[in-house]
Amino acid sequence: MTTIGASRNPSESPTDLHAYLGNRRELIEQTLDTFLPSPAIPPGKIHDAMRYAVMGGGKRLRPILAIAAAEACGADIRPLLRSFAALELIHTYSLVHDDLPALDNDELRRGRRTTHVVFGEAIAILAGDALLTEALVWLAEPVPTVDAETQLRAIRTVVNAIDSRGMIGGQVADLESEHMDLAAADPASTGALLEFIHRNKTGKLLTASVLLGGILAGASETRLEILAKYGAAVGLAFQIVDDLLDQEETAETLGKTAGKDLAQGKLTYPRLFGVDAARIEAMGQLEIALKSADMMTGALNYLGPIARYICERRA
Ligand code: GRG
Repeated sequence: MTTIGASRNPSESPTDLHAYLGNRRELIEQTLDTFLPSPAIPPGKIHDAMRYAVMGGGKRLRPILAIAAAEACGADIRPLLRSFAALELIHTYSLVHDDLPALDNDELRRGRRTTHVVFGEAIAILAGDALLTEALVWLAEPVPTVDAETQLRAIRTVVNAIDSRGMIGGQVADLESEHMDLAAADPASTGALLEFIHRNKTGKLLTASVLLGGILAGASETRLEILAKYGAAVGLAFQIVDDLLDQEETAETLGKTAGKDLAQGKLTYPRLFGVDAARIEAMGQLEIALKSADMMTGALNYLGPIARYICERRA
């Protein structure tokens, strides 16, 4: 059983951050393994598929952001881990559905065959549905350190981020913008559409992750506003960096198909503004995130180093 390591504030050392990320990732892995339904429960196939999708790697960034936010607010994270792990179920459901033939039609995810390739399309659709539903079960489970009203606010924050005005809406706008004729489009409205896609498809769940940590930690409204600003900046930077990595890295490094955005005619920051301008925009968002992180005064605050990691990662 992993114990909570790194109980002091971070130095600028990358080793320090990697130890922190490794420890928090391990806590999330253990929580997922403990609470995901066992394949021994019938029908075993769906539970197998859910576990295959979730337990096959991944950075676990969303629950780690929730943990870091809660710690930056001074909370004991142990009673909150199941709620935070629910974010990984939601994220994985979106990946399973995103990889389906009707959407991105991808066969590689986290360095392995995608869920529909292994289990068939019908089970993959149902596994995605079941992961989303399981996430709601975990979020609704009473937490001894949190009152019911606060928990309700936390649940509302997460589900609002992933509805048709959030993650799903961003995905729909993304689909509709494929193969757009940029030469014929007004650059200002195309830029606004791109920001809409990124902030909704990816940014809102990342922001909700940080807010979930803050809300369940009992943070003040002022702190929640700081966390929301941090989350929005990190969310946008994350997707811009993802666009750049899709162009610059190999499938081997990414664990997923590379160069897909271009092949699918996706609207991305490097495509619309060029690689250099995309990198400058990501760095601008990083600055906003770092300033917000510095305003958090908890005894343990890794929000700044995590934001930097998100912008400097290679996968
Ligand atoms: C079809 C009902 C239905 C829903 C679709 C697909 C979808 C809903 C939403 C798409 C959300 C999506 C896939 C956004 C992309 C975000 C992104 C860059 C994911 C990769 O995240 P990482 O790098 O992945 O954190 P790991 O593997 O590390 O977890």
